[in-house]
Amino acid sequence: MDLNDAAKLLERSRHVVVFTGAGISAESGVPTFRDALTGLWSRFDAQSLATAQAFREDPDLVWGWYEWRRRIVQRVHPNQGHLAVARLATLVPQLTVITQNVDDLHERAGSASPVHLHGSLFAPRCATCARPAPLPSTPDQSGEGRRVPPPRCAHCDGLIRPGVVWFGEQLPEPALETAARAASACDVLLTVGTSGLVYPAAEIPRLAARSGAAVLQVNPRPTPLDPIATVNLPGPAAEVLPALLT
Ligand code: BV8
Ligand code: ZN
Repeated sequence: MDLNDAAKLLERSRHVVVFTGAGISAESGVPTFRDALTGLWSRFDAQSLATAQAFREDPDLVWGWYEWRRRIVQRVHPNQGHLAVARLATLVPQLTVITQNVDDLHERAGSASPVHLHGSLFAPRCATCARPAPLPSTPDQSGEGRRVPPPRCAHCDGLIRPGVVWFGEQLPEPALETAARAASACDVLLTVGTSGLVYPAAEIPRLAARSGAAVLQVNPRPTPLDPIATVNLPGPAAEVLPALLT
């Protein structure tokens, strides 16, 4: 199967799931996690930044790191890949966008309500009482590796934490349920820009494959999802996705 066959498959499908990871935002200028030279985990330690324990031990370091990442996302724009995903909604009867990304580039490209499996950089909440908190309105104090003290909760004075899912934390139940239901009901799942290494999210394309859906994969590099993919479409998302829709 090649790009043309994959395009035909998409055209004829009733329910498509698009499952995205950091790679779809790479060409917008948002660093991925696991790419060898440019990935965040090549320069930062996940255990000391992306866990609840890290936040308890050094809240200023963790809050500062997420502020730095939030400011990067605010400065960049959706790319042709995000735009193609938004356009796909107008071409097929049903589209569910499921993302592991904590940026808002799908929304800004016009995808109505992407399912955020790992939360969002734009939805901070209290670490104590869990109430949602406003984004800080202070001038940008962030910078790579710079500590920034988190704001305090207006209700209980607890520390405000980023609204993302850290390692060892459960994914939001409604999001995971919606994702699992869509994956088991779709006829095509398009996986884009994910290494497929982080669970339970990486179960989503596997679930679709087990339920009989065709799995189309867009990624410039091999991934553990290669064996379950009906077709691998190598290349950057901002090039391959628009080509798939023409
Ligand atoms: C849970 C949010 C249970 C925060 C993230 C073994 C050992 C230790 C732990 C585990 C284990 N097995 C399972 C676990 C649990 C763990 C896990 O999966 N660990 C893995 C890494 C081993 N999972 C969890 O902890 C999860 N929770 O299991 O809870 C539980 C049960 C009961 C009670 C309590 C708990 C929670 C995981 C959530 C972690 N949060 N992020 C933040 O952003 O800081 S994860 C992080 O990885 C990212 O945010 C992202 O969401 C996720 C996946 O990464 P990708 O998006 O795929 O990015 P990556 O860099 O890896 O890959 C990029 C890809 O793009 C590459 O393939 C590249 O080739 C490609 N690419 C590059 N450029 C382009 C491109 N593609 C297209 N176009 C391009 N231009
Ligand atoms: Zn509170």
